[in-house]
Amino acid sequence: MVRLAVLLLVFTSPVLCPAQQQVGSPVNLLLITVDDMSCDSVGAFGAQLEATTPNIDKLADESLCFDLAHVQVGNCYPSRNVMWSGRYPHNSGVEGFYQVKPIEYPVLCNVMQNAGYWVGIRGKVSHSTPYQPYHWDADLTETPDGGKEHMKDVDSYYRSTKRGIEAAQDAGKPFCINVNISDPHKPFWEPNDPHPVSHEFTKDEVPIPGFLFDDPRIREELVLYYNSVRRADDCVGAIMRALEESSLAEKTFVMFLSDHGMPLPFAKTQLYHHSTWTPLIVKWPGVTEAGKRDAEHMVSAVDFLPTLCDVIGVAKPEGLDGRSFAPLLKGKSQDGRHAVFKVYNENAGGHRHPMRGVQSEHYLYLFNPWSDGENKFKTATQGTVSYRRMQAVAKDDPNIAKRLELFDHRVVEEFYDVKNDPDCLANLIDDPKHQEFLADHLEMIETFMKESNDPALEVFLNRNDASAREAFMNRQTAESDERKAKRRKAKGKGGKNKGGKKGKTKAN
Ligand SMILES: [Ca+2]
Repeated sequence: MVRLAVLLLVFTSPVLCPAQQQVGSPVNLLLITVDDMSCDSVGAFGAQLEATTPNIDKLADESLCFDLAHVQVGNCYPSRNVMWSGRYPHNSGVEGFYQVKPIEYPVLCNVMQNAGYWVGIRGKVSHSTPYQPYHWDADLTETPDGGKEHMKDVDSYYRSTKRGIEAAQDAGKPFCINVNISDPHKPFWEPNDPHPVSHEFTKDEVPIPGFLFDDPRIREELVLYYNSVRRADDCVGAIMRALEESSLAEKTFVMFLSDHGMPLPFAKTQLYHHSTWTPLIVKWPGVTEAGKRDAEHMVSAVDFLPTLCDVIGVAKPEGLDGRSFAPLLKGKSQDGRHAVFKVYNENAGGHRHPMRGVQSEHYLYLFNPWSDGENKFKTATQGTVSYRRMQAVAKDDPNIAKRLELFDHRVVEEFYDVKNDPDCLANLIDDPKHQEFLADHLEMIETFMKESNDPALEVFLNRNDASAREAFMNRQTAESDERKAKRRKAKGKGGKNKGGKKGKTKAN
């Protein structure tokens, strides 16, 4: 009832309430994401390769950087819906790549419009709200002549940002612009690419992530990834140029992050450290301190919406799972920021492999109820050169064979010392020396599941019972199959084009 009352207020209020500006706070919000970029690909977050991200590094120098920030989900659509709803997937309903309509909660677009903001988006439009088309004031991917900007065109990010800023000025409103850069999402940059990059790396110089292995073919794939990282950085430079030329930089709150880790095995569509660790950078002119780092507090994507409400000084929607970290932006301390919770349910194809995780500064616990020794993981990263090399090399190399077996089938529980083993190579779940720490993390994740009404709570409590896990998975798969059948039926009735070109969801 309370929720309904709030919704009525949010959705029906005819009078726009101007945001209550805090002292020193800016009017505008510029929220920039990159797609599928690992945190440690960014220079300011410890990249082992020089000059991957000069523009992001410049922004970091002017901003507050969070060293312990994570997203909740290792894939796009659900991850972005957590960011802009302030709710875990089991509470937003967006657990996979499907539309949820109607929704019973406001998201970023509603909150900002109701606060008197002009709200625009560029890129990832279909992945950033529960359904499409959503009532953004503008889709900045679209050009004035009715065309569409190319997602890999660096200069187009300048044009989109400029168009958004000018449209808000024409409307006489502050802006909230969400610019979503496509790189380094596949298709990667390639030699002679029509959308060039400002610097090309060579395969001899790229670092090999610890969760993969050094192999000539994997190096070839990694160099394409790193060139795409650099092109994403070029796009950040283009966006910031548009902001600076507008003369509104000093009145604009800028936030930067990646939606999850690199699109290679053991990163994207997983909940490992490198799957969710994100280069969160916040520049709040007059509030954040340039060049400062927060290496103490753990924040996560579910906290963004409440934080943005505090930044612009409006009341938060009821029932959010996240908690504002605005005090941290002001240089204050916050209790209860020693862990983040992670949730994965299914891939873009609707294949259901639920996982839950809790990560503290020191450890990561993962629960994989789908793992039964036979069920094989299905994900986009199995289409990569790196995965195929794992398969080929595993035939003669027992260590790679073990890694491949873990990737394909996992185990029900995993526990890693991420401080010393960020690549999550040594599962300590049965290690006697770590049982006390494990117990702490089990308690934390149980509390999280209870407090957030996670439907996986029951199977977690019965995690040692194979039949309980099987029953849970049967229910999960049946739900997913039902959704897929509905989608097929809708497409059969011409539902595919129901939302026009905006409504089309490309699976990634
Ligand atoms: Ca993504």
